[in-house]
Amino acid sequence: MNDARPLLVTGFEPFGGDGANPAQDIVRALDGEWLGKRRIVTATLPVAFARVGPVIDALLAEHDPALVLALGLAAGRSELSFERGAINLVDARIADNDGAQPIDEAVLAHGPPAHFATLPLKAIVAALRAHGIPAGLSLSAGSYVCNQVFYLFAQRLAQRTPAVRCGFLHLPCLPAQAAQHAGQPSMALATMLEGVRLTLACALAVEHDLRASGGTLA
Ligand code: PCA
Repeated sequence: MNDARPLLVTGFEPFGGDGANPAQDIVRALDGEWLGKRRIVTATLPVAFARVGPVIDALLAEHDPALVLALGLAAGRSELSFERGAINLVDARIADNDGAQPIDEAVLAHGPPAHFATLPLKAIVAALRAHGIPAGLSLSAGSYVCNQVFYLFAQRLAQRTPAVRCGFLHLPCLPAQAAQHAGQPSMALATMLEGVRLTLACALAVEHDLRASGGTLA
């Protein structure tokens, strides 16, 4: 691999009436950092079904990244939550930031039913836990814009540069967001940021994922 190729980390703008999105705060903090010989490039994606696809294509064309990690907020999650796959389904529970609410549509007509993460998720979760950062695997990225973004990144990379690994990380609420909704779990921004840095380092260092059970019973 060419060391000059950067690591692409994406976040999202706030949505659903919220004033903040930890995914946006994290990419702002990470932008331009170096991880060894690789620079981190970032983008904040629109929470808009119709606009996000072209943005993804433009980012991949501009940066030709060595690795892609997409971040999003999932209120209710209590740990750094690594999505195992994305499905070819859009079913929006709330309108996106353009006011669109597509129901039961494909992300990509004639695309495969699903894509799986290609980052070494189990090794990453183990590394995070060993550093005292709560982390786990998730079997569903939902059916909203995050799932669409994960699906499109995976699809584009599989077609163009299959050796480039990608994954999606759902974040808990920030403490200030949780303070507005009694009982909601949260995580400090500094902890999430440390977790994302560690995730990138582990993803670069680990070639073969751990062979450890990470499944669930229904
Ligand atoms: N979370 C939403 C979209 C943007 C974000 O941060 C989701 O989980 O689909």
